[in-house]
Amino acid sequence: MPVPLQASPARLWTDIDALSALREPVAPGWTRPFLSPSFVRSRGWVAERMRAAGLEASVDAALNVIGVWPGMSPRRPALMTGSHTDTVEGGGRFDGVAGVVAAIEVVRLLQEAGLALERDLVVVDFAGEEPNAFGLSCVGSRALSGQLEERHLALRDPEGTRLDDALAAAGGDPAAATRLGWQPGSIAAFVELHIEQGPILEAEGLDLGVVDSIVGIDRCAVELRGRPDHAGTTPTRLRRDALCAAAPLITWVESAADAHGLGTVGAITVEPGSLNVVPAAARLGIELRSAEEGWLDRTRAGLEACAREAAERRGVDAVLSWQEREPPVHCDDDVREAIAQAVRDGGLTPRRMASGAGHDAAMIAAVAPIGMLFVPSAEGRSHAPQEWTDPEHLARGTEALARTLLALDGGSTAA
Ligand code: HGY
Ligand code: MN
Ligand code: MN
Repeated sequence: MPVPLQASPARLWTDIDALSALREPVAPGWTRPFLSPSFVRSRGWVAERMRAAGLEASVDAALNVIGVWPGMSPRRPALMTGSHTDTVEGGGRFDGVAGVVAAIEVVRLLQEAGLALERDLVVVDFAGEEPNAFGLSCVGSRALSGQLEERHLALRDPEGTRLDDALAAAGGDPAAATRLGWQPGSIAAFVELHIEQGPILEAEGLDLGVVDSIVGIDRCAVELRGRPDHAGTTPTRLRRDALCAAAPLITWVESAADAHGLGTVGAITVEPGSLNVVPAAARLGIELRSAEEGWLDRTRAGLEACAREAAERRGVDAVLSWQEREPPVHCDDDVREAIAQAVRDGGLTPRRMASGAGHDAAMIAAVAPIGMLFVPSAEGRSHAPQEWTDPEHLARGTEALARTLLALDGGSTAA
């Protein structure tokens, strides 16, 4: 008979609400981007909540907040859980945050149930999960999985600042961050609770999702360079209009969506951006997402062909710069089944599903078996101030996360 575990919706909401106060003052929604002042302040806040719950907490060289709840047999491979608390611009209060506050609540409710784990439980708030101005996502989980390299630290933002200099300025230690990698075998399993960021659970009236796979992501910066001209005296046939060259790429990306993948043009800038000057340059930020690398390869080739054709037609130059692919990742079968059983033990139905969002778990998969647990998102909204997850739903997810960790611990020990 499973141990009755009771998470507190009130405690979960109190943590989420308090953390949401740490945001950039002039930005929309709840904006706490990687390396921003509010992000740097959040390191101390998360570490303090971990310590208050009984974890030994510290901030590492990559600005991950790492809490450890010591197990009875600390020499065994540890269990790891957690997520991120950095946000997109104009984001919500739950993306990533739900998984961090739930992980801390797991430690509280296990202690309240008089239980201890055999294995150390490592709770992580990963730094910089969201894509940033340096063109690199999952900075903290990349570091903890031994995948943060010098070439990443040399990446520059649009102002020319290097990532290592920005990380150091925020209190990190970039050189040490490249040496944070956990050894394969040192983590028995990593389980991340996250909001679904989509409409399925709510539409089907279900409480918890169990993730099969995490989407692969290609990101591309397209620069189209034409020629500035007078907007009143230059006939269309003589123009080399960079923005008009960009237009077919935008609609092409939209039309590439099918049952296997989809793309988004999420950013556009125009130079010089004056109404009476024919655009000399246009820059697009594009993402392609699919669970299938073949779809990404084909769509990437299609976009490059479209850009070549559009550039030739308008006499402009086109340069496409692709970021490092985040490959699609499958969750570990045993971890996924442990999550599904934990959901059933809570009297709920585990809804198996793919993740169209990227996650730190995809990075940690390089050094540990991973699994993910989803809680519902109201109206499927995320990456928007309207993002909402009912604390009751989050409490059920937290209890399932606790039961999953107990099962993966290989038998819990009464404290
Ligand atoms: O972009 C994503 O899918 C995630 O929210 N970072
Ligand atoms: Mn996100
Ligand atoms: Mn997220």
